[in-house]
This record gives sequence, structure tokens and C-alpha cells, in this order.
Amino acid sequence: KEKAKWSKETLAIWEKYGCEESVDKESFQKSFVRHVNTTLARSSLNVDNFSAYQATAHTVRDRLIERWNATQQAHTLKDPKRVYYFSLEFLLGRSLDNALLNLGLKEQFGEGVKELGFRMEDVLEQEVDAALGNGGLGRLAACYMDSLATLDYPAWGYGLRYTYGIFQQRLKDGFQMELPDYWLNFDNPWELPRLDIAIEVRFGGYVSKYTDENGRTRHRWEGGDGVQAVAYDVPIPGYGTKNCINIRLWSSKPKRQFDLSRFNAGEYEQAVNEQMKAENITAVLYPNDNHMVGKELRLKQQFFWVYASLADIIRRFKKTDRAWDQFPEKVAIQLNDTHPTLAIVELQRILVDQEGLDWDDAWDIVTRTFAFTNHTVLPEAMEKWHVPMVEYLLPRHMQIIFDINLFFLQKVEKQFPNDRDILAKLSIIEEATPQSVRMAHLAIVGSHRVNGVAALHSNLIKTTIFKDFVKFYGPKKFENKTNGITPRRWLHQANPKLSNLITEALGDKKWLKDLSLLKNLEPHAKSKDYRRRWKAVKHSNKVRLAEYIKAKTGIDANPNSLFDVQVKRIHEYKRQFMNILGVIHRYHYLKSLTPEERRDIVPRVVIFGGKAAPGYHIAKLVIKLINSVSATVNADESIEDLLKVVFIPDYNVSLAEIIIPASDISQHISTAGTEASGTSNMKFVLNGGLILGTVDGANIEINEEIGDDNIFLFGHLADRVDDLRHAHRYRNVPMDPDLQSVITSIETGNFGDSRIFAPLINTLTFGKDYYLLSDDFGSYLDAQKLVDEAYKDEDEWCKKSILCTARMGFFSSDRAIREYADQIWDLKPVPAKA
Ligand code: F58
Repeated sequence: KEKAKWSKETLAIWEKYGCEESVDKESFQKSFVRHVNTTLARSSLNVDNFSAYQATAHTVRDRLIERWNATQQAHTLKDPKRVYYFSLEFLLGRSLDNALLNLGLKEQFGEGVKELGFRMEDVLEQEVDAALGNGGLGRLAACYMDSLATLDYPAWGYGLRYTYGIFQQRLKDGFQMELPDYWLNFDNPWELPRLDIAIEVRFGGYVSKYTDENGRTRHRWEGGDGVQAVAYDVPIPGYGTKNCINIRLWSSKPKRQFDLSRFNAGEYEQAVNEQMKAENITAVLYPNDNHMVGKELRLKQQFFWVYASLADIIRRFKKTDRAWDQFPEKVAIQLNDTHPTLAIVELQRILVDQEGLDWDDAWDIVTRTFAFTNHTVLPEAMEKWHVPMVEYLLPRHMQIIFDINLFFLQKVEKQFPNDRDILAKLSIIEEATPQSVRMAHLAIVGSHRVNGVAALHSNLIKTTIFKDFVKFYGPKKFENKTNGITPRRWLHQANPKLSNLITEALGDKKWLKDLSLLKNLEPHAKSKDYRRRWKAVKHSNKVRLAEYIKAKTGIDANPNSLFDVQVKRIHEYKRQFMNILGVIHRYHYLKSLTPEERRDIVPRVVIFGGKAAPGYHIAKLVIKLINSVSATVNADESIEDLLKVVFIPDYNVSLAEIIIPASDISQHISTAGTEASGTSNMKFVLNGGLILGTVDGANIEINEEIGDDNIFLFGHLADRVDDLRHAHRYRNVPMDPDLQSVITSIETGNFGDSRIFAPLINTLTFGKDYYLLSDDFGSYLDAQKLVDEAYKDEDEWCKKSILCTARMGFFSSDRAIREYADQIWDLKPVPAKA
């Protein structure tokens, strides 16, 4: 429409300059120098590695934005159904290397930067991680965005732009210390501020009732305090496509900068109060993993985010003059856990209070729009909000929740007359003092599909926490969507040498878009030469990690040892405690050997990494214990290189990219039934690392794909857990003798002042051991023995390693995203123009 008004001359100018930015080496250099001179306002005499990073990033960003623009324009014209992925966390990590690889620019830009006097490796190292997530859930969202972009799906992510990401972890005397992650200290080239897109969000106020022209009673949410949600867009490029999708992150700003009347009255501090309060909302990411905190600010974050996101989506929908009942044909919203569940209530409010739809028509639209992913069965992670708090912050939403619950329970009552028990179990409101809103219940009732994230987990939710919902809705509403990971970041980018070796064997890079093609690697496991080269790649990745460990901790990790890795958030259910107790057992065993016997031992480096939630004292003690054991063992000269223990501080996405390719064996040893899926297990195996794990989460499906010979599984199965816990609670279960001797060793002070560790050791005694360490310890040690034995035959091990990689096709996030698109969202790709 705009263009129609333009003269021929104007159009010609637009066309002349609207051509694409070139992607050859010379254009890169030209653009790099221009950004140094203009964007950074520096001269060629004053360019350090960081400026080189900034100039490279801006050069890539220019090319990204072009694709982003073209993609968004194409979507606007075509108006396809879109999916909106609502996630409070997007754990993106670094962007430069990923963008270079996905856009296919790495080689020529690498050459270009070299000729300008820099090394691409050093340039890439300058970038700080975008760490807007805690762990698996946030990283899953990032992998899914990569797949959505790569597969040309019209998709958007919606989240929050936290000023502080997940804290940085430092160690002091072996204890975790937290430092703020002020990641926006320098300019962030990977976001496009959209300061013109600002949405006012309200809290508080009251509800007024009125009668409309048709005599119907209607409600209106009025009053309250407002803040602004300002949009920042993060482009996500697909691999091998022009498609570039968007994550819109909201940042909170005050409605007005400061209160002039107060300022004039001399109350300077109060005058800026509102600004500070507003900016607080998106200031910090809550640092808990699998644990719910009922803080008002967290609820405000959630509402702020879903209110702005829905307003944005509805503005887009309204551009096309469609009737409301077509909304679910144009919009699918995926709820990444219960954090965005208020979106269900907010959409119902918009449709009924603002758009004047009947309750039932509105509710039909709402439930056809939303789908919900559950990521945990741990009771302490289930979100519940106190009714008085919701009422005070969101009075109209609380009324709507009560109405949703009433109409829902009326249906339940109809289906199960006089069954009060089932009403109480299904109710969205928990009848305690005070009452609470059970967000998972609200999410199930307001969605057309509910899914778990691995086969075992999806079955568990149907038979435990949500079993009464299955009785009511039938089983079809509940599905499984086994998690996946993007092979672009987790193999091609993190492990370039292995990626090349695979490409060489398969003839081309098609496997990066169709991971099932990896199966054609299998015959190469038989080739001696291929195995030699495969081993050499693993070795060089281990050298890279050993260098990193030396630089960060001063510890010598011999790359000829078996690298045994457990990196993930520190949590009791993940049982890093059991791992370090096993290490102590190994240490004692080694000390008991004669020099003769020692010759047969496989040297090991046991590597830990991960953050504990700042308020999680037991998890913090686990970190301290690991560091105490590390200090004792590494200083014991009699042990030589046979055992080294390392805690790598500040585990994050870019560290994972160094650690994962260097692992021989990694541990995924959660109590059966507690780890919903796990995704790092997939990353390790994809990189040719074997796993030692329990029969839990996605370990089970990994086992099915790669075969029993290529995985070390141990421990009790999920269906035994309740009985074992019962036994601990009510019977006197004697402790496993091996475990007992390890505990005694800690208590006698072999690893420093044992009094510190009393609360940790207490978790195993006095009728507790909730995570069943003593029940699994014996079979854990047995499995470790099998690992040692298997590693002695290096060549056999290498065969297993190749077969592992070859059989991981299923765990691509592309497969997972296609399943979501076909079975939940009814979403079709919109091929990007070449
Ligand atoms: C994780 N959950 C699961 N939650 O623990 C893991 O098994 C699964 O593979 C992964 O999701 C992806 O499905 C998880 O990471 C969180 O970190 C939440 C953050 C916000 C508070 C509640 C926990």
C-alpha cells in the first residue's frame, strides 16, 4: 500500500540499494573495517580481540537482519498459522559461531579475519554467554528454536530479557559463591531493540460489574499500577536455509521516567522510585532448578510476560480481520512448563471481558490454542500460588480461575456423581490455608494436549501425578514428545573435528539436516583406519579440555586417562553425592593395591561441574565435598595419575561445548523416575561418549537405540522406588557396607573437617535416604567395574563410540519439533525463499 504511493524514482532508489549484503571474504573485510571505524568509533591502531569480536558480530548481524526481515515479511504476506513458544528461559549461550555456521560463513569470514591480523578462535572467545536459563528446560527451548528455524516453521519464541542471567559461580575454599551475571555490560549485537513496541501491563486494581446493551452482566478490570513491556528481538537463523525466526524478549520499563510532582516537591528519591520498581520485574532470572519459590516478584514476572506476549499476538491476529473462532487456526501456543499458565486466564479475560464473547465460545478458543509441556514429577517443583496473592495482584484473573474451576468441576461431577474424592483431587484450587492455585491443573484444563518429555516420564505422569485427569479426559489428551538436541550446536559447532570426520565418511553434510543419516557411519566402525582417526579426534578434544582444566584449576588431567564426566545442575535427585562417594571408594581401593596390582588399573579423571541453587544448602555441601575430596586425592602422591578429581567452576553452555566432546564416559545417575528426560545424555552420546546411567528418563530410549552393549545401566527401576522409600522410613534397613566404610572415612576427617558434612551425611541416615543412594550403591560400583574393564580394550571401546554416534539420529530436536508440529500444533513449514 505504501509503495503504491511512491514515484518511480523513489522505487528505483529502494531497489538499487535493497540488494543483499555479500558474503565473500572481501565484503566481510570491508564491512569489518567499516564497523571498527563507525560503529565502534576506533582506528585500526586500536583494535583488540574484543573489538574484533564486536566488528565481526556486527558484520554477521547485518546479514542476519536481512534474513530476519525477509522471513518476517514473507510470513506477514502469507499469514500462515504460527506457533508461539512461551518459555521463561532461553539458554542460548554464544551466538557468533552458531550464526557463522548456520549461515555458512565460517570459512570465508575466518580467512577474512585472519588476514586482518586476528584468529577466529580468539575472536569467538570474547563473547559472553546469553545465560537466560537454569538448565535443561531453558536449553531445550534454545535447541527447539534452532530446529524451528532450520525446518522453516513460522515460529516465534516469547520470553523475558533478564538484566542478570544465571549467576556466575566462583569457588572459595571449595564452597560455591555466587556473582551477578551482568551480561549486558557491553553492547549486545544479538538483539534488536524495538523501543517502539511497548505494551502497558497492570497489576492490582479492582473489578467492576456492569450490564451491557444486551442485558448481560459483564466485568471489567480497572485501576492498578502500570509498567511498560518493551520488546527486544533476538534473531535465530536456521541452518542451510534463509529462514530466520525471532525470539521476542520483554524488558520492564517505567511508564514515565520519574514523578515530576514529587521531584518538584524536593522528594528526589521517591521521584525515581517508580522507575526502580518497574525495572525490578525483569531484573533477574530466578536461579532455581526443579524447585518452586512462591515469591510475589516471580508471579509478577510471569504475568508481565504473558500479558505483553498475548497482546502482541492478538495485535498481529487482528491485522487480518478474521473472526475470533479462527484464532486457533492461526495461533498455537506451547506452554513450556506451567510458568506461562496465566496466559490461559488472560486470553479468556480478553475474549470475554474485552471482546464480548460468550464464556463457552471463548473457552473453546482458549483450549484449542494452548498445549502444555510438563518437565518434572518432583512435588517441590510443582507451581502453586497462594490465592490471596493472586487476588491482590490480579483480581479479575482470580475470579476467572474460580469460574474455570467451577465449570470444570461441574463436568467432573456429572461424569463421577457424588465422588468428592475425585473433585478434591482434580480441583484447580487446593483447599488449604491459605488456598492455592495448582498451576499444573489449570494448564491441563486449559490445554488441548499435555505432553511429557521422554517415554518413561510421559507414562509416569499418566499413572501418578495426573492419573485422575486421565480418568476424566481419557488417555488421548496425554502424549509423549521425547526431547531432542540440535546437532548443529552440539556436534558441528562444539566438535568440528568429529563433524569433519563424519562428513568425510558420509560424503556430504546432509546429516546435519537429517540426523538419521548417521546410521551410515556404522560400517565405518569396522575400519581400523577410521577407528584410529576417530580416536585421534577424541584425544585432541581431551587435550583441549585438559588445557582448560589446567588453566582454570591448576590440576593436571592426563588426556590418556579415562575422562569420566558429570556436569549438570547440582541436585539431590541427580545424585552427584553418590558419584563422589564412589570416588572415595575408588581412592581407598587404589590405596589398598600392591604396585603389581596397580599396573592393571585404568587411570581416571573424574570431572564435575554444575551450579547449586543459592539457597539449596545440601547441594552446596555436595560441591564442598567434591572439592575436599579433590584436594585430598590430587595431593596424594602415592596415587600418581591413577585418579584425579576436578570440579570445573561456572559450568555453562560454552563450557559444555568444550567438556562434552572430551568425555569417554558420562554419568546420568538420577534415582529412577526422577529425571524427566535429560538432554545432556543425548549430547554426550552424539559425540561418541558412552554413558553410565540409571534406568531413567531418556537413558531408556537411548539404550533402545544404541543397544545394550554400548551403555552401562544399573540400579533399581522406577516401579521399585515407592517400596524402597517405604522400607527406609519404617524399617531398619542396614546400610550397604561399602557405602558405610566411605561414610566412615569422611566422618574420621580424611577429607577435612567432617562436621561441615554432617547435614549431608544425615540425608542418608535416620530413616531417610529419599534418593536411595544406599539401595543403588552396590550396583553402581559394579557398573563402574564394567566400565574399567571395557576401557582396557581401546579398540572395542572405539567401536562402541562410533556405533553410539551412528545410532543417535532419533534424538535430533528436528525430529522432536516435527512431532510437535504434526501432532500438536498442526503447523506447516513456510519454505524460505532461496
Ligand atoms: C528439566 N527441567 C528436567 N527445569 O529436569 C530434565 O529432565 C529435562 O530434560 C529438561 O527439563 C527438558 O525437558 C528443568 O530444567 C527447570 O530448570 C525449571 C526452571 C524454573 C523453576 C522450576 C524448574
